[in-house]
Amino acid sequence: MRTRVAIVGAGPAGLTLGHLLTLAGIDNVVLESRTREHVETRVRAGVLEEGTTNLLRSTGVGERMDREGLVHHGVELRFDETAHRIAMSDLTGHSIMVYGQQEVVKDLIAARLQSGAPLHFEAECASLEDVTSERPRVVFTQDGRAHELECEFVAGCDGFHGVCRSAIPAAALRVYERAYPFGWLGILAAVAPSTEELIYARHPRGFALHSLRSPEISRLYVQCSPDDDLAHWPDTRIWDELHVRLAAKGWTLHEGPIIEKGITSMRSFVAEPMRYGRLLLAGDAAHIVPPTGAKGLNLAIADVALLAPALVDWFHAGTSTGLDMYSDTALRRVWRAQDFSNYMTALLHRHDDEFENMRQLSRLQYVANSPAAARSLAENYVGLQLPGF
Ligand code: RFL
Ligand code: PHB
Repeated sequence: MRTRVAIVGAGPAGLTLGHLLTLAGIDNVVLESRTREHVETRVRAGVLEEGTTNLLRSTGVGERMDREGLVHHGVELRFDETAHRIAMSDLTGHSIMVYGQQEVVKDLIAARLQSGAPLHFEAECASLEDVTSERPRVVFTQDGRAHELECEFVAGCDGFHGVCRSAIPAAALRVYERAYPFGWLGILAAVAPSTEELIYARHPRGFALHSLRSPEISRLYVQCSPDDDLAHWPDTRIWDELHVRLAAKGWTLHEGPIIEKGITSMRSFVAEPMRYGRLLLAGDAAHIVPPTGAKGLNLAIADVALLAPALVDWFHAGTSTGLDMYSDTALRRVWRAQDFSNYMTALLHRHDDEFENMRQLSRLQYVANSPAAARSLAENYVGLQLPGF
């Protein structure tokens, strides 16, 4: 098997890169270790920045998103049982779209299948060979047999636990990392959201988030410990905690059947550089942010929005400037998102340290009362649209 760009991973990064390259007429193959059903039903992110929605829309995969996605002009910070609205659109001129990551993935897979471009499920990459040569190879297994895909570039879009990053020798890779002493227990509930806008709640018992997926489906999270076990969280305990942590005067949380639940630990991680020879990393394969800033999916799309034109310039114009600048350019946005995600995480989660909890309350009061502080939060939340980012 041969192609020009071998893309490992059919998450948002890999599928969007494949979509952009196919539109530009550049042969590419996507290899995905899981089944189509698995990647289409994996519940993850829900908040899309305008940069993300514009890219999907302008490349022909935004039709269902524009029909079913919900445009939000503000978010709520809730503490001391009081609501404080951050009026994002008024403060920044930009909004966000609530549309599930798995819906984005479904739309991209549908477009890919329609284009006829190759996408192999249950094809697991085992290793990369010769990534510093002009003909790297991806070794993968499918149907119990080993295969090789020869290419000119490998795009490592295989997420945090993928294998591509490990093809970079330790001496050539710098890793920055922070683990947080928090986890998130997330649920999907078959009940109309009790709120029109997302609620980020700070409470002495821990953080809670009320998000949504549609007029019929709510998405909620509670802070738990990073090594917590779902067995400790029967549905009644989840709802009890949500009621307490999200409580506000004159507001009611509606319960419904829980149709999905899971626990995620939280970490910040950056691997630098994002390019090694003919290997290009994108998305979670190169960086992870804690979900409090809603940035992971948007960063994955921002990476490939840089990478695709860089590869097009290479193949069509023979210039390497875009590829040479890819890592540095992408990492500027990544570090901005790292700082913001860390800030939001510290701002809202219950700390073991009472000094931190009091400092946090003061920061929240400041954001709630200072238009300058609120605008700074809003500007980062909607996604920086500043020169250099
Ligand atoms: P993905 O989505 O992990 O996709 C990687 C794909 O690679 C496949 N794979 C392999 N394929 C072949 N061979 C191998 N050896 C392979 N190893 C792995 C995997 O099966 C998978 O299909 O990475 P990508 O594309 O970089 O996308 C990143 C996003 O998924 C992630 O950043 C977001 O989900 C993070 N995130 C959020 N981001 C936002 O922008 N807004 C949000 O509101 C938001 N909320 C969240 C989140 C992540 C969460 N969790 C579960 C970590 C909320 C949560 C709870
Ligand atoms: C979600 O809807 O899943 C969601 C929303 C906001 C976040 C994280 C996750 O910060």
